[in-house]
Amino acid sequence: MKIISSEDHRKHFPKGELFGGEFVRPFECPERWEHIVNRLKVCGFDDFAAPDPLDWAPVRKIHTGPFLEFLKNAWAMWEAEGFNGEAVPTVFAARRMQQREPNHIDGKLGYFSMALETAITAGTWEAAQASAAIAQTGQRLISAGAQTAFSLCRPPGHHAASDLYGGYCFLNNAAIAAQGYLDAGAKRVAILDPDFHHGNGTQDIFYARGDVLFVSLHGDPMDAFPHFLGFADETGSGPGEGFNVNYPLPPGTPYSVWGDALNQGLERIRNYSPDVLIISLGVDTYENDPISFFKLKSDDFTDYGARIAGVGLPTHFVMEGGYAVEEIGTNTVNVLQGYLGA
Ligand code: Q9C
Ligand code: ZN
Repeated sequence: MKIISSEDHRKHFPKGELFGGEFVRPFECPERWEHIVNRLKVCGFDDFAAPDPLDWAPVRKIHTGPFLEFLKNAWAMWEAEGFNGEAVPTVFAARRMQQREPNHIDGKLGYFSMALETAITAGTWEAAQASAAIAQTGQRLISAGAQTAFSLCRPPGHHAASDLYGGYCFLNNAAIAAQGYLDAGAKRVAILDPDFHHGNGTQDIFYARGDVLFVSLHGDPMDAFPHFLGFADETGSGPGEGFNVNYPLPPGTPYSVWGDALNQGLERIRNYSPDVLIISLGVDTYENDPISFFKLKSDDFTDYGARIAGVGLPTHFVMEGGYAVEEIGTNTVNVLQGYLGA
């Protein structure tokens, strides 16, 4: 299995994340990447590749022009104001307010964000572009005939919508890969999102489309981030009706229950008969994840990797979340080994 990866992720590492009313060291940190790479090497994965340069054509089909322009300019605009900290929004286009992009950076940050824990820093835009390129390079390999690939993306992507960042995400790496498959000739793409959090960005991007099936297992938004999307009655709209599937699950959910939902989701994917399956691989379902509430054990990741392989599709793993840093390598690589039957 090819592993696509780059050191450029290090360019994005904010000093602070607003959590429980304090600025804490961000849960989404560079050591996550290091632990995964180390574990891959220990387990004999040695086929590493650097990403190709980013192809903007699929990116522009997923994200709006003003949003991409904003991400490109945000840090310079923030610095130009003379602000000393990292760029975080403080005001939002909430109910009954105008949905218009303001001129001032304070307004732009609120207009383009869905959460404010995610700071923008000097290197954020470069790291986000490298992460998208990593997803795209995996896509090209599979479009060219490979059965599988692992895109070791950082920062993650599934909370990013066409014109929204947040939840540690800027560009939606899995969505950009999905668009790449379609542009390369695929007729149908399925995305399975087993990250603990609902993939609100991915859902929103493909909600009215029938060429991408989105299936997500996640903490019930009544109790878990992102709180405002991911309910079971969100099934798609227009030509996308029936092609969005959510399995919100309650606090304390064990693998026995989670695995039943996974089986149902995999059955939906089989029936859809896609050309390729993308896995938005977050391992924050782990029992000791510091910000999540499912109870998966490390061996469960191996088991569900094997279940994914059972669907028999070309499968593209795209890294998302997972914040139990010491165990993130084991849990991530367990999914890949389970998939490969190791
Ligand atoms: N009290 C991903 O896993 N903060 N993003 C949650 C919980 C945001 C997670 C706060 C979590 C974002 C890619
Ligand atoms: Zn997550």
